[in-house]
Amino acid sequence: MKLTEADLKRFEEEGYLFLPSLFSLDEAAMLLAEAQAIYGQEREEVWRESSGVARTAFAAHTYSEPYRRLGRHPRLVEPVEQLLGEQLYMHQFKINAKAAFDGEVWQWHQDYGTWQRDDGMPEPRAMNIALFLEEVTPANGPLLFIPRSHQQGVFEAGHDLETTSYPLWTLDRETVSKLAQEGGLEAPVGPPGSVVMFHGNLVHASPPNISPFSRTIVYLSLCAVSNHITKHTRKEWIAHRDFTPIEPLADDCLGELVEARRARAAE
Ligand SMILES: O=C(O)CCC(=O)C(=O)O
Repeated sequence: MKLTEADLKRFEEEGYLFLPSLFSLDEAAMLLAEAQAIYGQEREEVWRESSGVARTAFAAHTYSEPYRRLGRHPRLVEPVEQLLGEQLYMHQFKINAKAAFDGEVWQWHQDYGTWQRDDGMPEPRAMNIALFLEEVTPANGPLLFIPRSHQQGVFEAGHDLETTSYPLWTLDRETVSKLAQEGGLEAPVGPPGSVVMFHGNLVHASPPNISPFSRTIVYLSLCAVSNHITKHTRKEWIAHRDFTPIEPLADDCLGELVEARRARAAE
């Protein structure tokens, strides 16, 4: 899949791109069912909110066939390859639940701020590309972006180890207020199957989800192979050390699984 000139220009200016309904509802539903099965497992890669519901499942591409395929999906890998201009490896892979009523906040941060400080990633030549597995609305804890904030490099940040179960390098209120006065705030919302990709330095957050609707999103953090991390302070399944270039699969690699599961159910 190729981004257009207009997409590239928009990404460069705004720091993100929203691609509605890039995957089918069937593909998203199959991945959602698999995520729910993973959240039900007792494994160290599944982190929980204080209430006990799942917050995030790391590294599912290493233990689940649908997610192994998603981690090599051309609709996700090729646009990032195009933007970064070389082959990629998987730096991190996570499925964030943002559960109904209990999904907690993600404080204001830049992804590259963590990748640089914790993982020794040399340059912001990595980014998240995210697939909505459920509808994201203004009410169920959407991602909040500050457009154009990626143009100002890495901001000072404090290491928040307390607010939630996920440690983050977070920005102070003064910095966020100034950036939001300049750039405004945007929340990409849309149906399951939509994709959003955002620059590693784009300032973003997401509010708690007190609605009765869950908001599952899967994130591939893809890094240019020549920009691989140099510090191994986090668990291998949080910040991967396998720098093998990803070879994309065929476009119907998930469609095949949807069909196979449908055929099995009809037997
Ligand atoms: O899923 C969310 O709400 C936020 C995730 C996020 O900000 C991140 O992974 O960097």
